[in-house]
Amino acid sequence: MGHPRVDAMLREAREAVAAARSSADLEQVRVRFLGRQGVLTQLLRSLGALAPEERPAAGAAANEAKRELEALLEGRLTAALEVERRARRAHERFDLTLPGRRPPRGALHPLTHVHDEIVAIFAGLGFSVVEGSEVETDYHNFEALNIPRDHPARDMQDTFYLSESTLLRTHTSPVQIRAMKAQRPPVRIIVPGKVYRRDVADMSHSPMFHQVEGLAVDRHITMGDLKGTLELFAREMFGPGSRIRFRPSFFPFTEPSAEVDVLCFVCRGGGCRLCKQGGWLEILGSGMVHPQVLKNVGYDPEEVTGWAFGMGIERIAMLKYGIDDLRLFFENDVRFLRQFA
Ligand code: 2U9
Repeated sequence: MGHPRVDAMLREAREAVAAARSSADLEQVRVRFLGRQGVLTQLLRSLGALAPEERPAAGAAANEAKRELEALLEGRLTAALEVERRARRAHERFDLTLPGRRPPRGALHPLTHVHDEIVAIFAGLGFSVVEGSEVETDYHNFEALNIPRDHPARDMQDTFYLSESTLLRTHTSPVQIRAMKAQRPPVRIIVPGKVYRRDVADMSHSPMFHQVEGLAVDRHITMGDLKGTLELFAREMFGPGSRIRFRPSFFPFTEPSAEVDVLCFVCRGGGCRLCKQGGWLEILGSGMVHPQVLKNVGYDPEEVTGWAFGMGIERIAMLKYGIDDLRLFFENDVRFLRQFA
């Protein structure tokens, strides 16, 4: 047996532990008895006032009581924490009947949409997709395409030169030059990609934009093949009722050359805001490959002929979706982009 004061304290502590209903209650009991200002701590301090012969027994009793209380509290605390954890778990159980949260879904960029559509139409006709470098030589971008030295497009003002002889391609045509140098006819390729021109951005200009060019070279290729191919393209792109017309034009790399319009799909030719009352929308440029260009790649223009066309992807997308400002494609404002989801 211990010491009367220690025994009384221990009884009181046991009752307090028994009455505790939670880990928080147990912590309060611990502080009350074992804390720095606690009952037991004060009791140990008061031992100094006892007669010397009483001290050892009282001290031993107090230390024994402290160990007992600590063990008791720890056991009860472990049990209480487990009970509380289970209660929390039961409360937090997953509700499998809740509707799911939909993750936000991205959308293809409108230019990607139109690019994919154009490529799919020509792929369906047997054209292969070829891509090439955006950095080109002056020779492949201009010279081989029969663009004369004094042509305004070759001016520093209009082209991004990287050196005397290298530049950012101003059209994807150099890719066709390289493709023809690398293979014999027949050639049927479609060439999409970024092109660069030294323009200040406004509603209809951008220093970088996207083109798709097409090229067909073989024996007996005619302008009739070009017309039929582009008519089919227009019907797939703008609807089965679409009609096209050819207007004479000039490009150094094609002869004859033509610009191609599609009948306005909004007013069907009557005149409206989209076609600026003209009834027709310009969609691309085209022509029969110039004999000099065929010679430049080692083809014999007496043996093979070809046609080519070029169109701006932004222009087609603007017409198709009624977009009036080219800059919208490059600002990447999600309120604009989301409309193409
Ligand atoms: C080779 C031979 C001929 C490609 C062509 C056009 C006409 C044309 C413009 C459309 C709008 C450029 O993006 S745009 O500004 N292009 O009008 N492009 S014929 O002719 C070629 C290409 C390669 C070897």
